[in-house]
Amino acid sequence: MNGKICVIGLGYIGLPTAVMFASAGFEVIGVDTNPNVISSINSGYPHVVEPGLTEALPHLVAEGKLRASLKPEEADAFIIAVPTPVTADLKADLSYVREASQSIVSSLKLHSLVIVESTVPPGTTDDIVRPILEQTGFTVGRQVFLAHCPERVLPGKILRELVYNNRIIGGVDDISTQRAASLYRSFVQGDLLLTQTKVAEMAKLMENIFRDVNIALANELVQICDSLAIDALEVIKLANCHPRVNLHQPGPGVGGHCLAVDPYFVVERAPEQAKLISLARQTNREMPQYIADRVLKLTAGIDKAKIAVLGITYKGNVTDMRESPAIDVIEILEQKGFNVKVYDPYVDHSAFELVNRREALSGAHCALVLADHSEFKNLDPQLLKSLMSVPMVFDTKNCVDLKDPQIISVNLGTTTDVISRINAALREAAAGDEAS
Ligand code: SAJ
Repeated sequence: MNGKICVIGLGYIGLPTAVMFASAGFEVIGVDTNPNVISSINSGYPHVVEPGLTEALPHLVAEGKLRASLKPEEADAFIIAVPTPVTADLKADLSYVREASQSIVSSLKLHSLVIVESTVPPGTTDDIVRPILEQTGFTVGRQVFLAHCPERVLPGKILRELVYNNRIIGGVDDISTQRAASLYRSFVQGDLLLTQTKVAEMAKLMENIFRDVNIALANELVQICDSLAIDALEVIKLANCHPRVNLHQPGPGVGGHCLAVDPYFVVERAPEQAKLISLARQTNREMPQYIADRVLKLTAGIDKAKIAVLGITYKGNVTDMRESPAIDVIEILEQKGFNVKVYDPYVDHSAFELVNRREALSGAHCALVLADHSEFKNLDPQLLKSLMSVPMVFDTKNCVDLKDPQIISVNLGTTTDVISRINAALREAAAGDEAS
């Protein structure tokens, strides 16, 4: 393919996207405000950990198909792939989208195409990006073109999903939609779903909201079942045997930069109507407190109980800690006076001191699993029994496969009456130890 593409923002989405366009034959300039990112990419080293990138990038850089720069250059197409975090008052922070749009204004030429990939509140592409582009004197839809094409890829599978996932393409007019579609056709093998900009913006948000609301339903089910002394995990397993039911999995909350953030973009635009969406956010945000309360009940009466937290990333087998509910759980436990030791095989540094597995488990009264890393599936029962003060595992992700009857296994299906019995037995054993 001929032509030059400028990708603004070289993060988890921008860099893989730049790689895909360069592999498809375009000349690609990647732009980022971080000079370390620029030098790393120009040396052929991706700063983003994602399968396939390390193999692809050096060749594309060496062949001159992809280079990184601090400044945008004149191009046929511009892809905006910058973050859209939430502000402290839970509104979309569009400052990066604004700055990125502004930064390309002087590089637009007649018939340039601008694509917003960043996740944005409905109306942003038309109401915020369009007027910035029109400062050039070009009219959008006539001299330059504009579309929203949300990314939908899953970390860990990004390069593959960029090619095979279906892609929503919402231009501000038909020509913009068609131009954006023919650009993505250069590497996308999934279907290209053509629509209007606002529909595309809303569809992207609803994909993640669907998941957030369904996870909240599972988390609410856990609390309902607890009050009724019913095993929630058993309920989910059985209900999911119905051909049209897919209850999601409960957990310590919802993390990551998508599900925990995107719902606010809709709440912000339609606060009166988005009741369920708001409530789901609240339910998921309260889960860390619920988990901490369970730990309190399990260990009540044990002085300065030591908790070994296993996993602090926002989900299993990733290094990303953004919005991880584990952070809140640990903070609450520390405030309550617990001695918390944190182990995560995927994380090198964090705000919490990290220790190795042995150190975390030594003397612990409870191993609290907060991320479903594969390595936790087969926790060694002998190791738990030999190192821990009480061989107890509270598995909030239902991922540990423990069959040893000497290990106390607790999960989100374990109801308060059972937890009280476990705690009573622990106190009795501790009193016996003291007496002897
Ligand atoms: N989680 C649960 N229970 C579940 C499923 C997930 O508690 O049943 C939790 C996870 O532990 C995690 C959070 O939800 O904390 C989010 O994890 P996820 O795997 O559902 O989603 P992300 O944020 O990694 O990626 C999502 C994906 N969206 C959908 O599946 C609808 C991905 O396709 C999007 O590209 C991405 O958001 C994005 O960028 O928007």
